[in-house]
Amino acid sequence: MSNPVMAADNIIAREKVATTCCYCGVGCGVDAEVEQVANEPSKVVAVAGSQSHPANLGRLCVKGSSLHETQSSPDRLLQPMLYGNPVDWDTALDTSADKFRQIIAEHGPDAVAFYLSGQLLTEDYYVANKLMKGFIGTSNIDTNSRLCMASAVVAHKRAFGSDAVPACYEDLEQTDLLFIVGSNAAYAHPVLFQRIAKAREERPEMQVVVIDPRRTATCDIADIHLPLRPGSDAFFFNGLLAYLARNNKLDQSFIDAHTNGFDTALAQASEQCPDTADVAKACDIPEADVESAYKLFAQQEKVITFFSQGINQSSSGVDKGNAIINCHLATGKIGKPGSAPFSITGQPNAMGGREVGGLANQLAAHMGFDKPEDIERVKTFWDAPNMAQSNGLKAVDMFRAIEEGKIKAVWIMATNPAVTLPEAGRVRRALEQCDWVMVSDCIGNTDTAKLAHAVLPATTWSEKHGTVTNSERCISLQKGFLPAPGEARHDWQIICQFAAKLGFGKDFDYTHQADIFREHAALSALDNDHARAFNISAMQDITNNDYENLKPIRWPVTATAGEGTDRLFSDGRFYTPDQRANFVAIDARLPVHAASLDQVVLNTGRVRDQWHTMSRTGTASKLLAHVDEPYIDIHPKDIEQFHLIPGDLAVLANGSAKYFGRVQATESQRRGEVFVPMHWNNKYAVSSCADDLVNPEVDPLSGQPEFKHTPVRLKPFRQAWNGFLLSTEDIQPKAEYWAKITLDQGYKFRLADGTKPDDWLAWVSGQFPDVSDWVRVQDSNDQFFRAAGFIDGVLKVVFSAATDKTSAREMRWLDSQLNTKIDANTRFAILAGVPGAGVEDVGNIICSCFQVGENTIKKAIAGGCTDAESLGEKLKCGTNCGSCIPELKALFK
Ligand SMILES: Nc1nc2c(c(=O)[nH]1)N[C@H]1C(S)=C(S)[C@@H](COP(=O)(O)OP(=O)(O)OC[C@H]3O[C@@H](n4cnc5c(=O)[nH]c(N)nc54)[C@H](O)[C@@H]3O)O[C@H]1N2
Ligand SMILES: Nc1nc2c(c(=O)[nH]1)N[C@H]1C(S)=C(S)[C@@H](COP(=O)(O)OP(=O)(O)OC[C@H]3O[C@@H](n4cnc5c(=O)[nH]c(N)nc54)[C@H](O)[C@@H]3O)O[C@H]1N2
Ligand code: SF4
Ligand SMILES: [Mo]
Repeated sequence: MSNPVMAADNIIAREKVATTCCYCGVGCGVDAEVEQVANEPSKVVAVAGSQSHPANLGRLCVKGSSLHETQSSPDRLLQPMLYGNPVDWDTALDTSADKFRQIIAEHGPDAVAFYLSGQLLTEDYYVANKLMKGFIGTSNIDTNSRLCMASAVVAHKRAFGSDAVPACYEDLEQTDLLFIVGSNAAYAHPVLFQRIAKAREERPEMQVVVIDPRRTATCDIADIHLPLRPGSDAFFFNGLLAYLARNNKLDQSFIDAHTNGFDTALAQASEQCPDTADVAKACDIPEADVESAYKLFAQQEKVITFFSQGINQSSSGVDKGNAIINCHLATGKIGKPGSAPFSITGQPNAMGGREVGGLANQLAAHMGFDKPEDIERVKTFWDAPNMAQSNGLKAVDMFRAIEEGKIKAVWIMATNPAVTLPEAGRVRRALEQCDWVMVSDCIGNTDTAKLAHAVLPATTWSEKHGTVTNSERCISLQKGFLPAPGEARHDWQIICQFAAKLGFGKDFDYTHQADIFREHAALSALDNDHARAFNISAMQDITNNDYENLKPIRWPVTATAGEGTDRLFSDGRFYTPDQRANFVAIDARLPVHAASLDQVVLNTGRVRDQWHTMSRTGTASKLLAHVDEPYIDIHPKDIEQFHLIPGDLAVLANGSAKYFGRVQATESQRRGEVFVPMHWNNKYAVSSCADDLVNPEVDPLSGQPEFKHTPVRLKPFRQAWNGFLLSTEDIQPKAEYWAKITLDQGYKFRLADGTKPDDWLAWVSGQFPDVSDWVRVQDSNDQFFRAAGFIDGVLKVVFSAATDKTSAREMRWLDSQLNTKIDANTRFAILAGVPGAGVEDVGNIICSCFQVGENTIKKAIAGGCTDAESLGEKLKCGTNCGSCIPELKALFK
C-alpha cells in the first residue's frame, strides 16, 4: 500500500515503469515504482494505476494495488526439480524431452499433451501452440480458457463467423441500458464495475439490470435484479426475442441486410417462450419484473449485454451466448457506440490465447481445422514437418485420456488443474498415474506441482515480458523490469529450449519476444482480406524499440486501421462467407442434473480479493482480510431445514468428495441453492476444494464445464472441539478440519475435529518439536485449553481450543505478536485472552486497502461519522478501490 521509507542514502535508483496488471481481463495499466537498494535485489515498492491506460484511467482494485505486496513468496520456485530434487536446466529438459520422444516413438504424438493457461503471455502461448500443432504433430494442446471462455468463443463463431468481441470499454459508459448477466463484476472485474458505477452516477438515465440467481455486490447498482432459476437464462433471452417480435421492436432493415436465419430462430423462441408468463415460470421470477426488463430492452437504443461465467460455465453455455446475441442482432444493437453483446474475459490473457489458437480445436491466428486451406496456410508458414490435421482433446477429455493411459506425458503451464477442473480428485488421481508430468510454475508446491515429475521455475509478473490482450481486444505490454530470480526462465524460452531438445531448434531460435510477436502478426495478415477478425498486419514489422514502447491498442490493426479498432461490425459486415451474421435457433434447456429433495444446488465462483488457487493472493495477509476462510452461503430457511447453525461448520458432499465450509446465512441466496468460493485448495485447507464436488458435465459444443450447477448433499459438521493455532511455521495441523490464513509473521489455522485429543499439550507440542518452552492454562474438566510456545522468548505458537464455541474465540490482536519477543505481562495476557497494554483490537478488517477494522469504524461512527464519505475522510477506508463501500454502508444500518 504505502512504500516503506528507506534510508535515502541506501537507495541507488528509483524508477517508474509502465506495465499491465497480471490479474483479471480488465487489463489495467500499472505504474510500478522500482527501487534499487545497495547490495539488494531491486524490488517494486509501490504501484499506481496508469492515468493514460484506456482500461483503467488511473484506477486499480485492491488486488492490483497489492501487486508489490505479493512479490515474494516463501514458496517461490527458484530451481528446476526432478523427482523432488533440484537439478540443472539441461538435466530437467533432457530428461523431459527423452520422455516425450520415447512416448511419441512408441505411441504416436497423440500420447502427449500440453495444458496451458490464459495467464501466459501471447508470445509464450504462440510458441507452445506452434511446437505442438506444427512440430510434435498433435492438437492435444488445450488451456484453462476451456473452463472460462470456450462457450463464448463458439457462440461468437456461430453468430459472427469469428471469435470477435464487438465492443470496447467506453461502450459500458455510453450505454443507456446495461444487462449484467451471470457476472459478479463488482468482485471479478472491479475497475470496470467502478467505471460503470461512475457513469451511472453521472448519467442517471442509464439503467442496470442484473441477472444472477444470487443477489451479489454487483446488484448494488441494479435498477432491477432478476434472481432467476439457475441455468434458465436461455429461456429469458428466447422470451425476449419473441417479445421484441410481438411488440414490433425489431430492426427489420438490419435483419434483412445483414443477417441469416432470423425466422427459424424466432419460430423456435416463440414456440418455447410464447409470452412473459411462460418466461416467468421457466425462470422462476415475477412476471412483472420480466415485463419491465423486456420493456427496457425494447425501448432503449443503446443496450449492452455484459456476460460472464454464469452464462459460459454451463452445459448449454454456447446456446445461452447465442440466445443473447440473437436479441442484439434482431434489434441492430451491435457495432454502435453503447450497443453490443459483450462477453467479458476472465484472465489477463484469455483473449491472447484465443488469438494464437491455444485451444485444441483452433489453429493459430483465428484459423481452424475445419478449413483445409487454413491447415495448409499455417503448415507452409511454419514450414511445419508434422502438421496436426484435426481437433485435439478438450480439457476435461484430455484429463480423462490421461486417466485412461492414452495420454502418457503432459506439460502443464501456468495453471493448477488439480484444483480447478471438475472432479478435481479424479484429476489428481489421473496425474498420479501418468508416466510423465511436467509443470511450469513460479510457485513450487501447488497441488498440481506436487504431482509432477519435473517442475520448472518460470518468471512471473514484473519479470516476464510480453503482450497480453484484454476483454476489449486491447493489446498491451506486460513489462519485465526485474531480473529473473534464481534459475527461473521465461516460459517462451523454456518452450523453445525444449523444442531444441526435440530437434526443432532452428524453428524456435527466437532471440527476443518481439521476434515471436512479428511472426504472429505476419501470420494474422496472410490471405486476410476481411477473412478473419484477428488481424494485426500493421504490426508485422514492428521494431524492437516500438515493441518495447507499445501503447495499448485494440485489434484489428491494419493498413486502414493503423490506430486500432474500437468497435467491430459498424459496417454491418461479419466474418462469415457471405459477411452476414447468423441467428441461431435456440432450444433452451436447464442444467444436466436436477437436485433431488434432499440435495441442494452448488454454485461456485469468486471472492473479491482472491485470485483462483491463491498462489499469489493467498500470501498477503491484507488480501485475506475480506474473506479468510472457506464458507458456504445458505438461505436462512435452508439453514433451519438442514439443522445448521450460522458460524458453524457444515459439509457439502458429492459421493465421497467433501467440502468443509463455515455456514453464512444470507437472503442473497435462493432457497435450495448454496454458493461456495472456488479458491481454497489443499495448500490452504484440508478439505475445502470446491471442484472436488463439481460434476464433469460439459457443453457439447464448447466442452466448457457446468461449474455453476452441481446437486450435492449438505449436513452439519459435528465437532467435539474447535479452536485456532497461530504458528510461525507452515504446517498441516492434525485436525479433521483446518483452514490457513497468512499473517505478516506466520500463519493462523482455524481448527475443528470430531474427536477430542486425550492430551491437548501433547497434541500441539507434538507438531512443533523445536519448541520446548510452553505456558498454558487448562480447566479441570478438560473443556478448555490455551497454550503459547516460545523459542528464546520469541512467540512461535499459540494454540487455543475448547469444546464449546465461545471459549476458543479468536484474538485478532495476537496476530501481530507472533514472532516477536514477549514480556512476562504479555505471556499472561495471551493466557488470559485479553490484549496486553498498548495493543489495540481493531476487529475484522473491512477496508483491505487501508487495513481499517470494524471496531475502528464503529468507534468513528459513534464519534459522529454519518456516512461512508465521512468515514473515508476520517479513516481513509473506502477511498482507494471502493469495494468495501457496501460494507461500510451496512455498518450504518
Ligand atoms: N477477485 C477475482 N476476480 C477475478 C478472478 C478471480 O479469481 N478473483 N478470476 C477472473 C476470471 S479467470 C474470470 S473467468 C472472471 C469470472 O468473473 P464472473 O463470471 O463475474 O465470476 P463468477 O463468480 O465465477 O460468476 C459470476 C456469477 O454467475 C452467477 N451465476 C451462477 N449461475 C448462474 C446462472 O445460471 N445464470 C446467471 N445469469 N448467473 C449465474 C453466480 O452466482 C456468480 O455471481 O473473473 C476474473 N476476475
Ligand atoms: N468450481 C469452479 N472452478 C473453476 C471456476 C469456477 O468458477 N468454479 N472457474 C474456472 C476458470 S474461469 C478459470 S480461468 C480457472 C483458473 O484456474 P487455474 O488457472 O488453474 O488457477 P490459477 O490459480 O490462476 O493457476 C495459475 C498458476 O500459474 C502460476 N503462474 C502465474 N504466473 C505464471 C507465469 O507467468 N508462468 C507460469 N509458468 N506460471 C505462472 C500460478 O502460480 C498458479 O499456480 O478455474 C476454473 N475453475
Ligand atoms: S480490475 Fe483486474 S486488471 Fe484491474 S487492477 Fe484489478 S485485478 Fe488488476
Ligand atoms: Mo476464467
